[in-house]
Amino acid sequence: MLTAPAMTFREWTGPLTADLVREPAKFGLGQVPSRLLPDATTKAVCGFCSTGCGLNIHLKDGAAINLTPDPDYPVNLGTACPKGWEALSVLDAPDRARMPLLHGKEVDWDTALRYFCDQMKRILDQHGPEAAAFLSTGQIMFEEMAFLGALAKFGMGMIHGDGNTRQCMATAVTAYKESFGFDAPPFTYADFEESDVLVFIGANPCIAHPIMWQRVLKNKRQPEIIVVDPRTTETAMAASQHYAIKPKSDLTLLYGLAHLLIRDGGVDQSFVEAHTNGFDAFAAFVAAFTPERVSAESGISIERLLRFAKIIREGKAVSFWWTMGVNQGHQATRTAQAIINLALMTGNIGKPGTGANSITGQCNAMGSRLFSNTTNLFGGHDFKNPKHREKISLAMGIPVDRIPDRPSLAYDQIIAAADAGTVKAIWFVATNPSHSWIDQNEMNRILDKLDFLVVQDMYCSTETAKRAHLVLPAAGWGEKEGCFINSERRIGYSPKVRRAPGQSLADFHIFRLIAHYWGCGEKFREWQTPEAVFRVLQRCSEGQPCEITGIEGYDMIRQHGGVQWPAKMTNDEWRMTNERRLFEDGKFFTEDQRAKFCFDEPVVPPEQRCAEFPLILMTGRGTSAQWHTETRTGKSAVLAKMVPEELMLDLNPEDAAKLGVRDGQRVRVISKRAELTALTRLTGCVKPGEVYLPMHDAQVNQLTHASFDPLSRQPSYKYSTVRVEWEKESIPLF
Ligand SMILES: Nc1nc2c(c(=O)[nH]1)N[C@H]1C(S)=C(S)[C@@H](COP(=O)(O)OP(=O)(O)OC[C@H]3O[C@@H](n4cnc5c(=O)[nH]c(N)nc54)[C@H](O)[C@@H]3O)O[C@H]1N2
Ligand SMILES: Nc1nc2c(c(=O)[nH]1)N[C@H]1C(S)=C(S)[C@@H](COP(=O)(O)OP(=O)(O)OC[C@H]3O[C@@H](n4cnc5c(=O)[nH]c(N)nc54)[C@H](O)[C@@H]3O)O[C@H]1N2
Ligand code: SF4
Ligand SMILES: [Mo]
Repeated sequence: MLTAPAMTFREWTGPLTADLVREPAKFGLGQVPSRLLPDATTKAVCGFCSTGCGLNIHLKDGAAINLTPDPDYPVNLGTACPKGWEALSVLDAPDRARMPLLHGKEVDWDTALRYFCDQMKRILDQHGPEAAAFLSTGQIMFEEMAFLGALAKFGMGMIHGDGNTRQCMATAVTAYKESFGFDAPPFTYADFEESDVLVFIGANPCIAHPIMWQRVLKNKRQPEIIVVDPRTTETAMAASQHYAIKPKSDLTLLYGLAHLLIRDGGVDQSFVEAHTNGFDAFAAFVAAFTPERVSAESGISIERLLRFAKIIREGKAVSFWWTMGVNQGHQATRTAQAIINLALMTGNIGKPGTGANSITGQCNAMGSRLFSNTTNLFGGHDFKNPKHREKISLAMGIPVDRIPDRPSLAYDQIIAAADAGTVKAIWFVATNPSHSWIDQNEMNRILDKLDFLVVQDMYCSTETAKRAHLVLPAAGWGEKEGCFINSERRIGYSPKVRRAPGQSLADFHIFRLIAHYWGCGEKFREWQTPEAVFRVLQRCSEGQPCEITGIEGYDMIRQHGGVQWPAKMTNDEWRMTNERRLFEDGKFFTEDQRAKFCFDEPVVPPEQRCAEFPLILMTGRGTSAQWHTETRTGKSAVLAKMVPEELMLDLNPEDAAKLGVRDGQRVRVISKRAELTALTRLTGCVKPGEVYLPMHDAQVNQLTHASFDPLSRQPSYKYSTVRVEWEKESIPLF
């Protein structure tokens, strides 16, 4: 028997022989890199949320045994939330995918890869390049995501592939692109500490970004903190002002604030004249948004509207922050742009403590936005532009005729195409849409129609993996290396610190093997290691706002405490500081370097309350211990203690009284699409007529109404209508 050399797949740069695939252990696959000392501490960036906290990983005998927050990392300054603390323990679970599964049966990699390639080739050959698609994530390393985008499109010849960032970030992307000329969130986390007024719109950082919230708490200016959220969230409770607007009335409210700022002399005329376009038309448009109208439509009193506008007007450094309460809506892009408009008209951009700031969600959401090759060509380029195709072809060494001349369909359009039968195969990588996609029963009906459904995941038990024809077992965070780009555009590095279970492989290596089996390995000759791919992506970024050519490799990222983009080779200023914001020179990324005011008339959400469904259902995060579809966090005994045992429906006591329902009682929650049962939690945190369910329960998206922002095609998860019925047999539990 051969013994394993002390080598990892990372260090394996030889040809991918069939032997390597059949007996990966022979090649030391899955071992911890030999360059880590056996008993030492190494640094990693957390693989859950987009905050991107630095963690110290403690090793014994070459394997990770524990972790602590990194006191020196510029993001979290020695703190971490419960998910970060538990990041290692969730990796040990009996339902980890250890071997490829073909129709539910374990097979070796060779069989799985041959099957994958045969099926995909058959479908693409018979039905053309639009017949197969991939859907992926903001949760794998950005080198991996880039590999997937390149392999699927340039190697395998697909046209369509999108990220689950569509569920999450598409609105911010579309809004920034149109307003600023590039997908460019301008802020740095120091802005949390340097603001006099922080306005959070549709964001609940106490739960969703607790370490960002810690940065807010470090603000020594006694800032005014304003929260705009229909619910009295944990963040709203901690704020100095809470505007509990009617769901989805944000657009009207924001136009109303612009109206008052113009009326009362709150406009920074010199900034507007020097750096923006379209202000006069915008001012004429918001003239109709009188305090009376806005008050009636948003449910906020005129007096409080005036107060809100006054705080913005008088604030020295005002920052605006938004998350899913904005991005997930039927007019989401215009709402995000209405926030951008407020920052522009008051000159609150490009200075410390300011900005129109979209907080991202997943650890690599920003990386997936710019380097996934889905809706934009690598590095924020345009598939439709022949010069851009030529540039990327040169940067990557890929023949230009392999680069599609159009961007991908959006996620929902790929699913619609699957329903219509034009898309016949979908390859899901690191996402669990059978749980997380909107109007879930419809999604699952369509998934079951596919000729070929592939799921590449850490766990074989996910709702989507259970429906798959083929499951490819993936290593998770800590079991592979690569980088993430966090909310403040910081590229952070995460090493491999433990062995992946069974024969599961890093996504990176799964892509390498597929390239080899497909017969296009030659095209990816240079793509031997994540760091090599990092260099390819650096070349793609040249001349773009997200340029990263100045980063000298992983060592520099680690030593620096992460590096924010842009980091140009030709400019040394960024080396001096670890906190940088964009637009300090007032120059935007549009052709004439001016930002643009974008706006539209508000319209009502597509699904309206009626006698049969009289309540508005909002959904979102539940606790800081739960992550999305709970495949990872659900495995931790520590986190489980922080989470209610059953699904809880937040219901206002007034509605409960009308229904004759008590606290802790089992009820049926019914929408036009489905019904589920939950226990009531009577709380004034939701207004009468509104209810809330956390998205972490597998049934919740059975209820949601599939509507989309027409510009970003992001699902509107936060507005559906339901009714609540009393379960007669139920006995109140407490
Ligand atoms: N613990 C934990 N943290 C996470 C995640 C997780 O699953 N668990 N996921 C990560 C990801 S990917 C993301 S995208 C972020 C999401 O982070 P957030 O967007 O902060 O979280 P959500 O709870 O989805 O939504 C925020 C708020 O929007 C409000 N809202 C609903 N409708 C409206 C409306 O019409 N107007 C306004 N103004 N607000 C509205 C909801 O009441 C909710 O409080 O969290 C990240 N962090
Ligand atoms: N009702 C409602 N629904 C929502 C939302 C909402 O607010 N309300 N929010 C939406 C938002 S913002 C988001 S971001 C989505 C999230 O939706 P999903 O992306 O579907 O949720 P996750 O549970 O994070 O799924 C990630 C999957 O990848 C796997 N995984 C983790 N790491 C790796 C890895 O390294 N490699 C591989 N191959 N697999 C890995 C995990 O096991 C898991 O199955 O949900 C959306 N759905
Ligand atoms: S805040 Fe986000 S990045 Fe930081 S430890 Fe928690 S999950 Fe990880
Ligand atoms: Mo998200």
